[in-house]
Amino acid sequence: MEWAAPTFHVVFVLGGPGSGKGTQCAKLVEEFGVVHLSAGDLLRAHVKSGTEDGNMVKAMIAEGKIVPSSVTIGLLKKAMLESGKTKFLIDGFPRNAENREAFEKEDGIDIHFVLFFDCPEKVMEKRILSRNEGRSDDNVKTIRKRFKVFIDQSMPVVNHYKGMGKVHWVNSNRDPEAVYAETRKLFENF
Ligand code: UP5
Ligand code: MG
Repeated sequence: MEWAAPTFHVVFVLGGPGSGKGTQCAKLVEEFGVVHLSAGDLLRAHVKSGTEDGNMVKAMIAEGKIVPSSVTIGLLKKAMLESGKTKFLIDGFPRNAENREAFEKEDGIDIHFVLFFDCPEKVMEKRILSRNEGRSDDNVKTIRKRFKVFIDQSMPVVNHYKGMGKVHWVNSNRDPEAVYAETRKLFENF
């Protein structure tokens, strides 16, 4: 029987809010030419569409809630196809079991590994509060909700892949260059 090889290769980049996912992905893009897709950035752009769907996403982000996979996967697939490329860093997704199970049902995608950035909440909170990018969720009240959702819903995703031996754990409570020196080594064969 003939079967098609996966078309897309992805690395999931996970870690708590403010753990440094976006910062490290930008460095990987520069060195390895991979495509960085931040699910959060795609959702924030979608909010600007002003559609009913966009308004639902806006309200969910402001509360730190996880948007249903039907929306997020739609945005990710569109960006993947439009890029014309085959290797992706998917940053901040999947965030719960529903996201993960739906993504795994998609054909032609090889989940290469999961990169997990580990950082204490106190450090992440301080980073987020000094970011000043005007994000609706960068306030103490929503940050605390994001931390809780991360522990309750996103860590089980990380643990699922850990059980499969797919997680590379990186301590991101160091300066960005030190984090990157370790991170980049994982991409030499990607
Ligand atoms: N910084 C970074 N690294 C540093 C270091 N090593 N030392 C010192 N400072 C460092 O970094 C955050 C800040 O810290 C920056 O100012 C940076 O300079 C500095 P960043 O790289 O932006 O961290 P990141 O992990 O990307 O933080 P972010 O806030 O983006 O993480 P979240 O996971 O909270 O945000 P995301 O955009 O992924 O999601 C936002 C919301 O969207 C979610 O809460 C949810 O409501 C929704 N969402 C979904 O519903 N579904 C999805 O699939 C994705 C998102
Ligand atoms: Mg980010």
